[in-house]
Amino acid sequence: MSPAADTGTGTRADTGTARADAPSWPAEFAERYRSAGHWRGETLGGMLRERAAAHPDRVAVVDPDGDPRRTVSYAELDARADRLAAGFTARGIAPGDRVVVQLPNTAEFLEVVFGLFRIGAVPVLALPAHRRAEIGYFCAFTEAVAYVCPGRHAGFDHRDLAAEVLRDTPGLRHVFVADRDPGPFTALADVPRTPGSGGPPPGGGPRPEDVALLQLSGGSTGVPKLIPRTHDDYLYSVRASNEICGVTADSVYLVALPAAHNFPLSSPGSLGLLYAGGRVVMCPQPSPDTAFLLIEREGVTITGLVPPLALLWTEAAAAGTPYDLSSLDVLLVGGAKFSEEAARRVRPAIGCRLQQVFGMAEGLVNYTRLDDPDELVNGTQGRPISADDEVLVVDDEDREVEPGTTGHLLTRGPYTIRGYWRAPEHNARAFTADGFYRTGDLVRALPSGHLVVEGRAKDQINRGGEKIAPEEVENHLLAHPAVHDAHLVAEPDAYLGERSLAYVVLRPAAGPLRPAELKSYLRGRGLAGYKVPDRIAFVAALPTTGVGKVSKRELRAAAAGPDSPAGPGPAVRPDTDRTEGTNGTP
Ligand code: AMP
Ligand code: DBH
Repeated sequence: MSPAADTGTGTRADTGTARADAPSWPAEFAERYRSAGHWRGETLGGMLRERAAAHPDRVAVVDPDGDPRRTVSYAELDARADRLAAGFTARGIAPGDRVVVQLPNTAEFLEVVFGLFRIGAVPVLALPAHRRAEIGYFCAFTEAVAYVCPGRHAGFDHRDLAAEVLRDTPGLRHVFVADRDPGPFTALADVPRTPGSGGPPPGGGPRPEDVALLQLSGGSTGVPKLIPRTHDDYLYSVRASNEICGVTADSVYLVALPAAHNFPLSSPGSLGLLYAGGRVVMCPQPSPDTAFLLIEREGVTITGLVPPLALLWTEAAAAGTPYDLSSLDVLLVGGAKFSEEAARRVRPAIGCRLQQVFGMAEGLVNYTRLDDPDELVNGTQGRPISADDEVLVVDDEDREVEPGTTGHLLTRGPYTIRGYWRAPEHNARAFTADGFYRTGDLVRALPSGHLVVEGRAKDQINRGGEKIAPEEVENHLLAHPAVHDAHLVAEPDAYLGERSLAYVVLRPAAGPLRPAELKSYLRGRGLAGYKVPDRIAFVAALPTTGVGKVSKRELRAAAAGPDSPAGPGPAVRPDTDRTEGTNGTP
């Protein structure tokens, strides 16, 4: 726990600690990004304050899930953030303190994060699908002082999860529940006891160079990595995204993906819309039925989807829909590779323009431009936001490849982190000595600067935009007493692009075990549903490399199909199975 949190004085004492936790840009780069006008010395909380002063009565957020539909004006959102900030401060939440926020697509999500931004407390942006394993880890690792959650959401009771996490995490002091029945905890509605002043935030508020929020990385290691984004750098990516995506005060953005994810939050997402003075519509779930109704009713002009959802919407629209989608101007698709064939079908079916987006919570975001010719829009994943985004395509020895050749993508720039939060050892591998982030993506650059994503070098599965780190899941599998060895790889899936396949070797003495039992074991360990393997294959042995290590390469090739050059792969026992997918969000 931070000294500031102990006393609740709201001083800046914690800022220095936060800096040591979050590697920052060298002074000459910071200077360059400031003088180029990228970093403008704004904060997210200050931005909302200015918008509320400029157009208090405009609608900022629509929350259609309630009855009646709820609208929140800019003045209301600002006042609500203020009052939450005052209430959180009264409960001892101080600048620099971490607060794990796990809320569905509701206006409360924005109210809470802006309440925290205003104090300079740091939201840790968990996804609704996360369960005890992830939430417990975020709370412990970030030494969070509070957890904000819904009551029941998507059939799951977060109050029970909170009770378990609270028991196991001594530093966690508060649980705030966005429900009239908070159980043994505090209802979020009871937090703003004190009216906000509308004046400067307690402790003067954060500085533009401070960490505003911690995003999550899909990662490729045993535990998720946290991504420290500053006010300055995040606001730059948002402002520049607005320009590229044509967002203005007249735009209406539908938050169809989980609101906390970097894509619907900042590319240009809800923050982009608030920056522009436009309107954010929270979509409770992304099915065509719900989303199409909201597009018609709210006059949605722009939204963002992962490829599986874009396919679903395209099919639904092509089949004929009773809803009028003519307000929709731009559909952003990203999070995983969108095939050229699928890309071509978007406009004829839905009637909107397509923008591909290849982004990462670590920073770099590429967009196809609205005036790009069709072959670039359909066949590439776009080009970087900024002239100051440095992009290198290199071979295994970090030497630049011939232009147009596929290689590893490295990047640094005005909104790409210089290191993960509290992860010095991992940072030494994930960044080059001169500060380039090793994205783990294999790309080919066109002369125009557009990138085509050709594959991936990192050990990660991209399940329709939901990133899975195999090592994390393997560790949970290995905890089962009957499991001797386990390896998770991707296998192709027509809808998701990739799904997960676990090769499992059981201990010789172990009794029979069914895949379904192993899956429920993983769920019982509190693992998010999208990380539970889609398929489990029990095998007698795993292929090894020359030095006797398990060959992931061969397993991946085997999962890719029987025709793969590596041959048929390990002999699979017949008791394998498949399950239903999860919801295909990033
Ligand atoms: P994360 O680092 O967890 O935010 O995930 C970002 C990663 O998602 C990227 O490094 C890519 O591997 C993948 N990704 C995002 N957008 C696209 C896209 N349009 N095409 C292919 N891969 C993508
Ligand atoms: O996958 C991602 O993380 C992503 C995709 C599109 C992202 O972070 C973004 C846009 O900002």
